Amino acid sequence: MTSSVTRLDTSARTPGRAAAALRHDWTRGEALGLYDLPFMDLLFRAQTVHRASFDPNKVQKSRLLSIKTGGCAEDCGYCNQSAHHKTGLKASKLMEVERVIAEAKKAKAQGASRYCMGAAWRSPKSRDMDVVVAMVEGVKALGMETCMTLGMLSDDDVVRLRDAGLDYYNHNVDTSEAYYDKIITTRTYAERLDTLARVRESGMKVCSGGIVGMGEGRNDRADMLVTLANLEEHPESVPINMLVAIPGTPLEHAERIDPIDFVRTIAVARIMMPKSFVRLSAGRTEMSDETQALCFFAGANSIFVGDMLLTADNPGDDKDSRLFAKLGLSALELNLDPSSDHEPGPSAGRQDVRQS
Ligand code: SAM
Ligand code: DTB
Ligand code: SF4
Repeated sequence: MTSSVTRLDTSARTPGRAAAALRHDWTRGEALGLYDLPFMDLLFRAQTVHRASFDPNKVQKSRLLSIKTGGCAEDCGYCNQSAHHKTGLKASKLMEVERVIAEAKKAKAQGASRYCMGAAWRSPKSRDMDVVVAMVEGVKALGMETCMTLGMLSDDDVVRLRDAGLDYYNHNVDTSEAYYDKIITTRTYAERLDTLARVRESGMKVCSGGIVGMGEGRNDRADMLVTLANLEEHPESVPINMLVAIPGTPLEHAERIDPIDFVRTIAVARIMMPKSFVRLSAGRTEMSDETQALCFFAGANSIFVGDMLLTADNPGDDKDSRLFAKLGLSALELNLDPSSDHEPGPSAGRQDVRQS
């Protein structure tokens, strides 16, 4: 049985292969051209790009915790936590710092290298910031990477989070600019991009991706990836979520995406953002082992572990251990020393973090 946590072994990368150049000038036509490749050609190409920068048998594990659940002022059509939808979710207040740290400790013991804390806010209030800053400091002191997703951030917020030592900020573009207002009306795409620019400018790492299976078309999927890949720097982490259709949300009856199209989305993301971690995010409970294996082959190299995402189910450690053993995958362990200020994160799994 494969051990669930092993150190990164760079010798398993394809020897002598030059890393793919990073591009920021992708067009919709090029993205669609990749999508439409014969499946075998697309997967071969994605796996080749993947091996140039990553060990193909290592997957980074993050653990999510909802630190403030439900009652959100935004109307995101997919979300269990929006106050605009009647989903039956029980809302709760911002968690206490000690509880968050205790949960992070458990996640670390179970092999997670990054702890992601999510709050159902349009944006944090200044009194909330004191508490989330303490959470970041406490989780970092455990020797884990930290990520937060709190909605839109001001200039002051990004400085406070960065100074607390937050490694990643998650803020998804979610879909294409053209499809965006079919899904969310309470904030604009431009506001989303503004927060991403603030996070990047502050020096924190960017985690940004989106959701497929919301009834969007091929052009929307292509455009979403073009938006992400044409940011000044590629997000270090790119979560690709398959819609979890929540009863009571406007997307409850959205037509399910064909798993092969989902795998194609992962492969195109991998090719367009060759050095980013591409995360196979929400929706894994609905996926077969075979679909997940194809996603890993297509270049996904990060997952959320544990039996819960924020409010929705996730496969859980037993199921994931069995899947990892079957596929010979193991967890990417990060060499994080809380007392040092070395560059954490993707450098452990890639050759060069900075981009031109
Ligand atoms: N309120 C913050 C925000 O929206 O930025 C943070 C939390 S929000 C739940 C984080 C992301 O999770 C969303 O942007 C979306 O991409 C993803 N997500 C939320 N609900 C989902 C669902 N039902 N299915 C798939 N992805 C979902
Ligand atoms: C992301 O892209 N997916 C995660 C994380 N970033 C915050 C959240 C998925 C949420 C799935 C639905 C739920 O748990 O409510
Ligand atoms: Fe609120 Fe985030 Fe859910 Fe949108 S995705 S309703 S902003 S918690």
